[in-house]
Amino acid sequence: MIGLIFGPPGSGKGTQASRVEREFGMSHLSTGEILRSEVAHGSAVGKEAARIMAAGDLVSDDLIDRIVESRLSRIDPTSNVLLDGFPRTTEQAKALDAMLEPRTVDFVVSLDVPEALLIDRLLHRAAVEGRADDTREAIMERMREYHSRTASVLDHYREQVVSVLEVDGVGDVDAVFDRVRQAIKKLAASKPRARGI
Ligand code: B4P
Repeated sequence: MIGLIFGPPGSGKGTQASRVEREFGMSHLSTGEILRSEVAHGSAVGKEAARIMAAGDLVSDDLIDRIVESRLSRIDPTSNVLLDGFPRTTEQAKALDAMLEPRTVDFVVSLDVPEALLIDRLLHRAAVEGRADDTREAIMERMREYHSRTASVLDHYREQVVSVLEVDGVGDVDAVFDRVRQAIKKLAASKPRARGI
């Protein structure tokens, strides 16, 4: 099974993905985490990504595609994979289709949270963790990028008749996870190929 966790910045993709990983035994790949680790290690990729991320912009498709392709190649091709924060553009979605062949994406969990709450969450995280891309300016830029380049990724999957599981992302982390778990279980029960998860 290949699943994606999708949503605007601060919708809880990373938070929910860690729980889905544990509950359903999936290998979790977060492009945001990979990039932050590259920045922390001062690698060539990290140096290229740091300024772009701090401004709230998206890192280039080419760089992200290379990172994901290399990570996917290290994962057992029969294992269940959960991608978090990727794809973030239609070009990335098309690149992913090519990387996965002959496999395909089985489901997308799409977290829905109103923008005012997203901004509150990210400003709260800024106060607690001081992440470089959680300044008010960078947050507003990330929201703009989401609307102009990322939201349409869902259309790519709907056109391919991939199951898009819309989940209300408002509420405490456990309540949201409960909804995510129910949505995945319901899908698994209806799809013979997904019964293994
Ligand atoms: P990500 O790491 O994907 O970060 P995100 O969108 O801000 O966070 P997420 O939705 O995972 O929220 P989280 O669970 O942390 O990306 C960071 C940057 O990397 C991007 O802006 C971009 O520059 C770059 N990047 C990554 N992937 C890329 C790609 N494919 N292409 C190009 N560039 C890419 O939750 C947010 C906060 O809310 C946390 O503090 C959390 O504790 C809190 N929270 C979560 N759920 C909550 C709940 N239910 N109630 C209250 N608070 C909650």
